[in-house]
Amino acid sequence: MAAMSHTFTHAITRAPGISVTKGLRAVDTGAPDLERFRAHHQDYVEVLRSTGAKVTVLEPLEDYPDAVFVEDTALCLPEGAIVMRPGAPSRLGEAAAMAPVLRKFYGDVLAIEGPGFIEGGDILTTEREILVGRSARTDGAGIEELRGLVSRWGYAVREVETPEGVLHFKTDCSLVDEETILATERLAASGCFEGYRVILTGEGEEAAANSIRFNDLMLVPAGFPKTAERLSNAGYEIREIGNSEAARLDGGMSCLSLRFSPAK
Ligand code: CIR
Repeated sequence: MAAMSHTFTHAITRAPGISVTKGLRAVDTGAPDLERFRAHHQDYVEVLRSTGAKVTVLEPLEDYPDAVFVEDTALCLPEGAIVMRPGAPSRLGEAAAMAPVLRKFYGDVLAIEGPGFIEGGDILTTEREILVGRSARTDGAGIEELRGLVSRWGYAVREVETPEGVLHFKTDCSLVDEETILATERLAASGCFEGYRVILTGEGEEAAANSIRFNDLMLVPAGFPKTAERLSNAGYEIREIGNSEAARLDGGMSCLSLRFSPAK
């Protein structure tokens, strides 16, 4: 294991395409507005860049409406990258499309071959371990295959449960620093963060749990003042980013990037 799990030299994002309006969603609250989505995405990329990281913005993949949510396609560790096998059939091809991009940054690009499934949104990498939430998209076989792959680099994988009805494990939590996790009360109540300091999202602000720590900044979706205040009071520097359109497709701050520091 190498490097701090919240400091990054690189990020990969993908601009939303026209087809993003057809992205998967648990509840239909209307298609996202493409122009607003693009504007939010640009703000997001600028904030990542403001920390000094090198941010790649890939071209839209119109055949894959959810391709803007690049996080689900790979797990990027300092030692190498692992291409995921998304549990959503419409998203399988997105992972394959990410493999050649990752090879530009890494000597070692491995892949989950199946039969299991696993999506990056279910994986929280901390300083001590890799937590993977079993979910509608990630099954036990996918987690076992990941465990086998990352053991060569000395990582321990711990399987945990994603709350019922929640898309991904990280829909409900994010890493804040080496010992701190931001989480919803419903997820923290499961006890899976024992040994970590937990900051809970504000009442009625569960959607703020999908934030990201990126170098010196905490990127938090706009519109969750209680959670932003809690983080700010705890000493973290907040940047609020509009997320109304990604949220229509169950997406948040983590889903929009792969964040990594390849060990050269
Ligand atoms: C999906 O259902 O796959 C997309 N509409 C949202 C993916 C969000 N990704 C993430 O939480 N990592």
